[in-house]
Amino acid sequence: MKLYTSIGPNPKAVRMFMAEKGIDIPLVKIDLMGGENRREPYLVKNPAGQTPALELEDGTVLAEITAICEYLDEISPAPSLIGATPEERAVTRMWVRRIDLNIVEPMANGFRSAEGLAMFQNRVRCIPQAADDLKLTAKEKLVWLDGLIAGRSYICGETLTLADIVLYAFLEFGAAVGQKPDPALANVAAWFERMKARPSAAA
Ligand SMILES: N[C@@H](CCC(=O)N[C@@H](CS)C(=O)NCC(=O)O)C(=O)O
Repeated sequence: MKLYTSIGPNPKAVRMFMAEKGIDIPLVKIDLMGGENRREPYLVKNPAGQTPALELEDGTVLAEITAICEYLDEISPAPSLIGATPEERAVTRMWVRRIDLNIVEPMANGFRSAEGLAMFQNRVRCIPQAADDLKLTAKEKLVWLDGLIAGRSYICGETLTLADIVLYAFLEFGAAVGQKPDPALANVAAWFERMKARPSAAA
């Protein structure tokens, strides 16, 4: 297996997930700034033109953080970062979906339509007139999340899961591109420091 990786929060999430699980496979760096991901031969591997992508021994290529991480979790179960029971897995998937739809997507689209416009306008549909509202959507949902994680060590409870890793990679990215979380969100701030202290955060 090998992982196609690059700068950016999506491949970072997969690298962090692998570090937590002790999975060590070859990394192939793709030049995102130079557009290597948007032309052949990479486009043949991942027609979505994005990183990360995981190439299996039989040539199958998996893209999308959740598909890649769920696959890695299944082939290398301990410690599971998805869940050991149907109930735990459902809770993790619920939170990953909420974080993806409510925080990751609006944050990333807000960036692509504003600070990232020069890089993305010829790659994907950007909506500059929606940038401020997209960023506000992510910000408001983080306030919502802050209330819900009160008293918990991690997003789903007391165990680290994929939901924490995805959110961490994106809050770290957001802070670097002008979407820093409000420091008044005490639960999110404490959770972020806990995540940052994990050795996998350097992945
Ligand atoms: N939904 C995808 C998103 C992948 C994505 O947006 N990757 C970014 C890197 S962080 C990318 O390839 N951007 C460059 C581009 O779209 O040209 C996932 O879960 O992996």
